[in-house]
Amino acid sequence: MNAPFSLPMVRGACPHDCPDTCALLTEVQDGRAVKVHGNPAHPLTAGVLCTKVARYTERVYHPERLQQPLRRAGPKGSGQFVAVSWDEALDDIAQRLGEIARRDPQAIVPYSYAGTMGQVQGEAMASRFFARLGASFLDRTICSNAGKVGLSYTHGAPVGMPVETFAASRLIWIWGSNAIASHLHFWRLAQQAKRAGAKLVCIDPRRTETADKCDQHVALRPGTDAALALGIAQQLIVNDWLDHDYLAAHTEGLDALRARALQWPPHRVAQVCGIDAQVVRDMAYDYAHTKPAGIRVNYGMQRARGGGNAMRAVFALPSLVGAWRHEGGGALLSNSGWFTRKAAADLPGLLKKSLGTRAPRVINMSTIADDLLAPASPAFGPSIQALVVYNSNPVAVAPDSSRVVKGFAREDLFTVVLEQFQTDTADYADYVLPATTQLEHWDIHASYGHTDIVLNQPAIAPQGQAWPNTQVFRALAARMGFDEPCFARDDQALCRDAFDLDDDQWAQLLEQGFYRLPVPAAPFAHGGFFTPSGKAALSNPHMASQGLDPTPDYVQPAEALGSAAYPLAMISPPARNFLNSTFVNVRSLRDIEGEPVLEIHPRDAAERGIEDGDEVAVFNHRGTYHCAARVTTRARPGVVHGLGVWWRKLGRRGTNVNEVVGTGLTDMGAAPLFYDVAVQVAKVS
Ligand SMILES: Nc1nc2c(c(=O)[nH]1)N[C@H]1C(S)=C(S)[C@@H](COP(=O)(O)OP(=O)(O)OC[C@H]3O[C@@H](n4cnc5c(=O)[nH]c(N)nc54)[C@H](O)[C@@H]3O)O[C@H]1N2
Ligand SMILES: Nc1nc2c(c(=O)[nH]1)N[C@H]1C(S)=C(S)[C@@H](COP(=O)(O)OP(=O)(O)OC[C@H]3O[C@@H](n4cnc5c(=O)[nH]c(N)nc54)[C@H](O)[C@@H]3O)O[C@H]1N2
Ligand code: SF4
Ligand SMILES: [Mo]
Repeated sequence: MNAPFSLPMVRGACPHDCPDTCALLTEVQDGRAVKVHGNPAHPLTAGVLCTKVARYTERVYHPERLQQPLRRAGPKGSGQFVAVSWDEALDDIAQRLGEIARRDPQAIVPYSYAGTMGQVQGEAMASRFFARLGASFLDRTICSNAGKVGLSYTHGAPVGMPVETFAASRLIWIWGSNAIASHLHFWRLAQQAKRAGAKLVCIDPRRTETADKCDQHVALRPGTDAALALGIAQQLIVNDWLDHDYLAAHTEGLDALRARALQWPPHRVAQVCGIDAQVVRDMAYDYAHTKPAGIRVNYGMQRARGGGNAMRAVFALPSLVGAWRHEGGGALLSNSGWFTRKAAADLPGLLKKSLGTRAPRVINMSTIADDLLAPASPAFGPSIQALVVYNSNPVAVAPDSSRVVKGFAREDLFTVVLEQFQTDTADYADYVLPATTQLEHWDIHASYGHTDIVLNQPAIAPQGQAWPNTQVFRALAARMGFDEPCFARDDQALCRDAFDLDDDQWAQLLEQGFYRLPVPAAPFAHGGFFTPSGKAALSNPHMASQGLDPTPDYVQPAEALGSAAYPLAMISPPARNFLNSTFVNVRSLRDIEGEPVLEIHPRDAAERGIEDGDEVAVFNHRGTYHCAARVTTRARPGVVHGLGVWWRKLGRRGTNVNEVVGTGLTDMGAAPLFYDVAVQVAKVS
């Protein structure tokens, strides 16, 4: 059916935390996955995968795949383990968790994120297990929460223009996004638009590979996007380049936004953002005079203190000029709000059994460094006594890693890690449980980039003794005597449960691999935002009751303006050949990245006597990160870039970038400040 391949193909979905959620075809021969391809029939994937996932079989058959359950046999962090049977491991884990739960189940904390974005191997069975147990609830804020919450105050949900429609845009602003590295399939659409005459502009402090290929690059200071967006709004207002009809019919809060924007004339924007005032005027002119204009916002701008406000300021722009009227006009951060996930209806009942009328304690995953070290107190509740980690590598990815390590190293903490590999986090486990990869289990995926549901069927048998996450939580539930019927649902049933799918849609998923939601090409041409009024809330009065400014404003970065001791702003965006800390252990991909590097502008390097290739120490009051200097004009003066989330143990001197990142949080969504950090850099002799 999918012509060019001769071997049997199994339809799947890329599990990774990437907006593209590609549809996969895995070629299988004699029970072995030979190669993973992009499904040519899926419009956004178009038969193409990124370098990382095109090499997925290297990951699946990696000689270091965890093959059997392991029990710790040395000090925490030493990486000394002995193999045990699944029964031994599960019996002991169930007993230890049971003991803690009898004292207070809230001392148990699940820790998971998007190692897989699958609905099933993500939270389907895990959330039920932890609810029935009465464990603390994990607030999963680490990536997108500032932007998602900010956008939801304006649109009522994380929804924007369908990604395919960027092909019709005649002006595209790629804002806080390195599309070529981190969501390649959008870049293909941008190229299509460019060939039809579109102008591409990249707004990013770093001259990325995407910036190189755009017509214009606006290299603003990190954390100042709200000032730029308000400055553009100011120009639209003073020149009367507004779509008054659209504003009257489909927005609310214009007066408050106007008053705010008028405080941002170009010279003030220029001073805050570190760009030319004329750039602001020209951007506004282009934006008002090119139709359709699409803004592809991504997550880069919302990792600074004012991230939520910045997102709201940017999302005011398409409403001001009525860009939503046209296919290819508007803005896109996330389209996850179009999917109607079926809430697990049994969760409230399970919680009631475990906690009665109490609500579970909430732990923010972004402050795990603080929380693991926090003593019991009336405000905090019990100290954390057990962690169950799956789909995440917190020792590498969470802020303030030296304190994360200190927490994980607590001898009185009981830690279970479900993993495919012996990560930095697995090194601190009491039990490591081997997990299947996407080629070995069922799953079903929504996307935050496109609006298709993608089904993942297993292509091969589990490697070694690896188990899907669901099977682990089912087995633990059984040992703990949880006999509710939901714990008996198998993975295919859980796939069907995840969305409201009728029989025809399910049949289509099985047959074709994906199912397209009926989202119109210009979804907000006639309003219909997801707010109660259906209008875009340029200013949102309900925010006041939550102690928030209803109208978007520039919120100063926490650290990125620099200080006397730590004068350089540091951002740490993804490396092209890794996905967060995933793939760092795949040799061929690590070889392309080489080693952990710090990009630094020639002027900043010269002031410090640093030459290209020198080992440098990047430090602040939290810690020191060692890596190689790459002296380059990809960095603007005053800003340095630590690329990629390396495994600590594969970096220099066992450190990575998160050594210097703090546990402060954003204005909205309680998310981390990964790109709002001040450091000093010195040559190591
Ligand atoms: N190859 C690869 N792809 C990935 C990932 C990966 O690690 N590697 N990670 C995946 C995940 S989890 C996510 S969340 C997405 C992330 O991908 P994106 O959403 O694109 O976000 P980031 O890569 O965090 O940042 C994007 C760009 O924002 C820039 N930036 C930093 N600070 C600012 C700022 O204050 N303002 C502006 N305007 N720009 C700023 C950075 O230099 C970077 O080039 O990508 C996914 N795709
Ligand atoms: N300094 C800095 N830090 C960052 C970022 C940054 O830009 N700069 N980015 C942040 C962002 S955007 C994000 S999203 C987070 C990501 O943080 P995480 O969600 O922790 O992502 P990964 O580092 O990819 O680790 C995922 C782990 O899940 C495992 N895994 C994959 N599939 C499965 C499965 O089916 N079962 C089990 N049991 N395990 C599985 C993988 O082997 C991998 O080790 O990192 C954040 N950290
Ligand atoms: S990581 Fe992104 S681009 Fe690469 S295969 Fe997965 S969804 Fe596609
Ligand atoms: Mo992310």
